[in-house]
Amino acid sequence: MDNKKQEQLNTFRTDNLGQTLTTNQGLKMAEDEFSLKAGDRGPTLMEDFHFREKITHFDHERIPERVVHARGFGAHGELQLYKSMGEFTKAKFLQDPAVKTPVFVRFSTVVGFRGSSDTVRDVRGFATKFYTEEGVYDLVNNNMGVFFIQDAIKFPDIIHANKPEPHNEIPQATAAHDTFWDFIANNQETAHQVMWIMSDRGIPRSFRMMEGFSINTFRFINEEVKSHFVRFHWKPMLGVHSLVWDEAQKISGKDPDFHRRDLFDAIEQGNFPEWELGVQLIKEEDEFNFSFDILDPTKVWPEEEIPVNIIGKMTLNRNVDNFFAETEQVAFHPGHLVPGIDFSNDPLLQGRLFSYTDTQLIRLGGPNFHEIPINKPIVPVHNNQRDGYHRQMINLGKVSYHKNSLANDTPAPIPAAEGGYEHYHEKVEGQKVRARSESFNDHFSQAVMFWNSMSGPEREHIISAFSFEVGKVKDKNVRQQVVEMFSNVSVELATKIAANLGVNPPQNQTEPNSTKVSPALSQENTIKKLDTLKIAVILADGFQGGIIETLDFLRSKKLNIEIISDQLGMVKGSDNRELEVQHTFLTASSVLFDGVLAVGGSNLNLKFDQDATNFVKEAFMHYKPIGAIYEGEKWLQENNMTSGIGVVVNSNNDQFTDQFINSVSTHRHWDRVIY
Ligand code: HDD
Repeated sequence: MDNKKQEQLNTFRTDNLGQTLTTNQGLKMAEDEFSLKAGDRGPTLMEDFHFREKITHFDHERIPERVVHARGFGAHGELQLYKSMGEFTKAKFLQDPAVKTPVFVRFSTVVGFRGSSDTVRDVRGFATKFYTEEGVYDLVNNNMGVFFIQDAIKFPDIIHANKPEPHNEIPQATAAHDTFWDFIANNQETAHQVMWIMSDRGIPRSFRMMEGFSINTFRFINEEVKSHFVRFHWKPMLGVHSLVWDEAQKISGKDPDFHRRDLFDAIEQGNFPEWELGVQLIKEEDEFNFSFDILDPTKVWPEEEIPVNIIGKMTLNRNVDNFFAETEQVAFHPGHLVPGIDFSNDPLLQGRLFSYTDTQLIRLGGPNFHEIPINKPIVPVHNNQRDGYHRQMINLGKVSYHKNSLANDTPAPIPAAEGGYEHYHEKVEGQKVRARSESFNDHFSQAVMFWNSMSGPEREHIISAFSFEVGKVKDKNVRQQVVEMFSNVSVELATKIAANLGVNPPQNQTEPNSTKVSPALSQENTIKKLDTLKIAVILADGFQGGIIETLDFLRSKKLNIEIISDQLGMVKGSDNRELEVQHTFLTASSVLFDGVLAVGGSNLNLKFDQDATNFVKEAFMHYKPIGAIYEGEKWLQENNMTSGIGVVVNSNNDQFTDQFINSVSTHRHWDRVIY
């Protein structure tokens, strides 16, 4: 059964199938192939209203893309609570575990244009719209726990530095260029976020395998008007997983839609992505009891110190019907609140509260974007706001002001006790200053904690990421500045990247003496599941028929099995049973899979051997689980890969299938020696 939001959207959904073609005025047309001309070789006539309407509409199809987070992908779903949060907040949608709240989520990259690739190294947006009984609530999160800057006034600066350089609009969708790193080295509050983005978190395996952090501090307010500071978290049920950099770059060419395809396919297959909603809570009286300022968006609230209280689960269960109508026109705003949730004085959040409405005015063309179906609340809207471009609502009556007597002074506000939104009565005093609190001055302690918390392979990846990204910087002085800056995080890190960057080792040779760690920051111990991992099975004609049962068994473990061969069509087994080929070596690549099962067949030729060998070799380089059985073994033997960690070969091993599943359940074999 459809939820209230879907019921509402049903009234806007239109199906052209089987219908007669009309103009936008509803006029049925007899012809749509030829423009109206004076003679069949003559000029087109001005009176051809059908031509004019069709072309005009086409000419105006594009709207400005988002200034940041331009490339994104959305889906519908629902949130259901595990328990009531009534002790902390009076927000109605956080009270009753029996209630399912409709949601719409949009994931995004930040810096690339709308047509850029999904797998670039970047922050990912994770914005959720809750259609609650008290109006729309938006939780506009990212997949990293902190932000680059502490004050919203610097947002245009960081984004200008990150975007392609203005003189030549190069490079696309990457921070690997001079202006970004020049900004970083000269704005050291960025240190912590840079560590996150250089880590594996910058190249997620899937939107379904990312966390989501509010970063900003909000408030929960309960019925007794008691306030707690709160930060919101999404925790993916599939764990937090990443690509490796070489793979991410290759996917950008092979399948730039890798992440959106992954989300779309999972939902179409009924493998609905799920995240748990968590909150970290700090009592108002504990505001100053931490070694960091809890309002500082460049700091995490370490999860070991302030546990994430898991309160519910979100399931995405429906793809959009129309990308533009829904995903492109959805408008999020951290200022869309419901009673029981309020802002903190975090200076980044405060500035965001201006930007999001402002940007929709240019992007969506006027002040009525809340009437676009995807943005419409599921509760009635009544106020004295009127008119403007594209107004849909037909307001009755002559009164559009408050106070009035002609309409009994309605629409009327209602007191907080009856559900009216009232801001928290926080006491504020101070002098007007352009300044930043001294409590925001420590830019490195948590960047050090992040580095300390990484596993060996994660550190190696960070060093490689810095070496790549800063290696693209042409200005040697900027490269040197970056090395000096990150010696405050780790002299070892800075020294290693200095060597790769052709600059001097850092002047600072004193390692930070903090040994503080937060294990939650490392992906090393995340949940690892088999569900929906994609396994490429390389098959040729004459394959050993018994493999069909093995593949069925792998499918029963929720693995997605796809067959690769040299041609599309069917491959025939030794027992004459056939399997359909999904991809050829031309249309697929190992980088699009989580693991490989090399099987082969009796009918191999040199070209097949070469293609299969390259496929397996690349998977090996990317630390992926590999199984080899029957003729498939030779592709590994000839390249000395059979003894690699995470490689399972048959060699008459009756444990083969179990061992292969074990290898796949590890996801990546970081301790494999790559040669
Ligand atoms: Fe932002 C979009 C997340 C700081 C200004 N932001 C946007 C989106 C996400 C975030 C997920 C995409 C929404 C969508 O899918 O439509 N932004 C964040 C987070 C931040 C943050 C987690 C820090 C905690 N943002 C931030 C600042 C400013 C903005 C400091 C400006 C002062 N953000 C915008 C924007 C965007 C936006 C320009 C572009 C498109 C939009 O709003 O709707 O207003």
